[in-house]
Amino acid sequence: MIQMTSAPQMTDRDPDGPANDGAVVTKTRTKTQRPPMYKVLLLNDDYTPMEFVVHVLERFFGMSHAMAFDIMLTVHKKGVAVVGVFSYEVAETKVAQVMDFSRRHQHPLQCTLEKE
Ligand code: TYC
Repeated sequence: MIQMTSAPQMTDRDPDGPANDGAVVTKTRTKTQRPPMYKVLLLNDDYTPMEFVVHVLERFFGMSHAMAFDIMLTVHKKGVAVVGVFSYEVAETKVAQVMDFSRRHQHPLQCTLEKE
C-alpha cells in the first residue's frame, strides 16, 4: 500500500495558497502484487539413463511421453532446461521429489529451482 500525500501548492498569483484551511488530501493506491514464481531446472549429466529422465518428467511433471522425451533431449544437448514454473512451495517439493527419486535409484540427476 502506497500513501500519496499532496500538499496544497503555493503560487505567486495565489500567495496564500488555496483557501482550504490547510487541509491535506490523501489517496490510497493499492498495488496488486503477484506471488513470485520459480523455475524448476533439470541439469544434464553423463550417467543418468535417458529413459530414467523421461520417466521422471512423466511422473513428477505430468508430461506426455513425447513431451518428456523432447525436454530430456533438450537437456541432453543444451545442458539445462526449464521443466516447469511454480509457486515456491510447489517448486521446492518438485525439486525434493526428483532429487530423492534419483538418489534412491543411484543416479546423479540434478534438479534445482531459480526465481523467475
Ligand atoms: N546425458 C545423459 C545420457 O547421455 C541423459 C540425460 C539427459 C541425463 C537429461 C540427465 O537431465 C538429464 N545418458
